[in-house]
Amino acid sequence: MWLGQACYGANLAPAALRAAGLQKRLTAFNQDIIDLGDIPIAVAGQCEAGEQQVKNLQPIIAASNEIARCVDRIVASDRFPLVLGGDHSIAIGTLAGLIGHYDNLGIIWYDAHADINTPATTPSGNIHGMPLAVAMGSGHAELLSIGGAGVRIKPENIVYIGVRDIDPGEAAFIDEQQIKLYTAEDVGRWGMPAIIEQTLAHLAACDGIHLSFDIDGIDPLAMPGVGTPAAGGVSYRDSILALQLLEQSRAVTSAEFVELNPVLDKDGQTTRAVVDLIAAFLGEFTPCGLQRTAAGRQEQDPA
Ligand code: 4U7
Ligand code: MN
Ligand code: MN
Ligand code: MN
Repeated sequence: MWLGQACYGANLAPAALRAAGLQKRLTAFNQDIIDLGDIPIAVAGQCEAGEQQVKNLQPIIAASNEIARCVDRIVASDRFPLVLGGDHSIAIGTLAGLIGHYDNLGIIWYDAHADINTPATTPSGNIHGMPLAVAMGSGHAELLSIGGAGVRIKPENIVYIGVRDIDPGEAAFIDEQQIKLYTAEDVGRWGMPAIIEQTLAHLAACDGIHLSFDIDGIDPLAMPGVGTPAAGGVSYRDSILALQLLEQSRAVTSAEFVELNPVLDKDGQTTRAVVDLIAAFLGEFTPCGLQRTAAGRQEQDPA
């Protein structure tokens, strides 16, 4: 769906990823992948008066309940849910579906933005800027009750990676809640392996970790097909590495990739990059006949 923000097109991302050969790319190294198809989304109506601070609220609630039901069923059947957006408002439904399965769920929020606005702080009224606030129990009452019990992620169980575009109300909330945060600059300064290591150490007490991967966390020169680009992002290479390291850690228990907008893309570049990211995250390994030693040096594969 695209209703969490203003640009039509994010709703076309799953179809674009399928057309770019996602399934074939994944089944080349993992045959146990099932495409459950699309979740039905209502059409956008006119925003009702008083809804300017939470645009498209009703269709987003309807879609979120569907997403929550679907994710809940996947986890209940001991499968790994991978949700493909869609704008980032889909995280409200994803987290609502996950929350009942964990006592202490952690979240890695990979994004240029903090997505922790409420109807009181939002400069845009776009719900894709609010899902993390909803996950912590702040926001529009109807969003908080999606899936039933309500999601309450603890502030100490959240880690941001790649953030660089934060609204004043968000900054105050992040400071107050003392949420762990690595900016895109931190990634450059310390290197992605150290950032991932520290992220996982920070979330060591969690009994599950959800990765919410907004592709605008990556630099828009590499990923032009996004609705809210922010310059100075994490590199494509570091992002692939982050996903490989997370895969190898075995610590992540669910994931979503969001905010790809094929209408804004340049020659399918961003769509292809998202296929690469998802493949890296699910464990694609391309040794090209070389074998990796413990020290990372590569040698000829004797086989
Ligand atoms: B995304 C913004 F004001 N903060 O709330 C807002 F800058 O899911 C942008 O990370 C939100 O892409 C971006 O509208 C949401 C804005
Ligand atoms: Mn973003
Ligand atoms: Mn986001
Ligand atoms: Mn965006």
